[in-house]
Amino acid sequence: ARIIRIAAAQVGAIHRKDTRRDTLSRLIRLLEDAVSKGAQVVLFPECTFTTFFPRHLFTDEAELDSFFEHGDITTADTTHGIFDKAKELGVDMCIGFAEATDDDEHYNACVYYHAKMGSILSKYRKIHLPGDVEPFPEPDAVNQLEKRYFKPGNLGFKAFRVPDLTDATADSGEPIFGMMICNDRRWAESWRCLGLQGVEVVLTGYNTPGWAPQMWGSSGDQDPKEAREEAIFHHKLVMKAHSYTNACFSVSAARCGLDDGKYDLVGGSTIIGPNGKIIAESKTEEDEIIIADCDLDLCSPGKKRTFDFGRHRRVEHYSILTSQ
Ligand code: CDT
Repeated sequence: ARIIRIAAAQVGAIHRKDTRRDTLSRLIRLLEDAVSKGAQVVLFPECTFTTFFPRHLFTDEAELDSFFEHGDITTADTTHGIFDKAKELGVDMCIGFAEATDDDEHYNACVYYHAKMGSILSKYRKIHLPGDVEPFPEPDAVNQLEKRYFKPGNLGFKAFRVPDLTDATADSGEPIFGMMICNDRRWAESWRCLGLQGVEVVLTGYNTPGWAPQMWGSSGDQDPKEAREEAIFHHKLVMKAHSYTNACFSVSAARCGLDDGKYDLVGGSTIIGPNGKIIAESKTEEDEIIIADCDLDLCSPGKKRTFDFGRHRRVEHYSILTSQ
């Protein structure tokens, strides 16, 4: 058995005016809580360090810039505390953030931080950016201006091996992880890119609105409660279906709750096995740790039989996937 104890750190409401110091302290408390439960890897949500700012149209450049991380995320003033803590506790961590590069490019990114190495093992930049460049005309619309604030990621979907989590055997070797961010999870292509690299654990942080009729393209007469239930249903549907069809575990961590008392983000953080069944899920829409022992050997039956890609895929019929 190759068992890893993995946690998702669900993070409740973060308001626009919350200080970065207070938010960072909350995140560190969650990390400590996960480690006290035996976590070896902890997943944090998308854009973890601040409120989910792409819902706002900013006219003040300095305010917009204040939501981005600059320079080395592991040593920057506003973020190094959690990386120091992960190193001290010996726990690996995947955490999402808004990245401003030295060339002033902006990405919705996450990193896998390896505690023993004390450095970033892998980085991912969100490829499927949802939403719009311009806000909706309705004054009360919930916007998602990710296409305005971020460039589509340029690092591809790269699976990577993680040392020191399990006893590597000659057969299966070190565990294979992959990362995606929020909207990526709705796209079969993201998963299959990782699946084809033999991924065993997919990590996904997210911010998903519970009520955003313009964004979901609904007719406008949808009942808000039903719309919210459907948002959670679709989240779990894609996590379960794609874990199954790629014979991998998946872990998802929500940024959720009512930001500023009015912007609703759903919870529903999950850990799902390669059979598509939920092993652990959050019960609240607040700061909460969910955790499970994931035996990666359970990926083998799916990878060797039903979803043995080498034997069963028919690539000669798939060219449409990349030609349009
Ligand atoms: N953060 C993020 O990617 N949210 C999207 C909203 C979709 S709007 C149609 C999501 O897929 O949950």
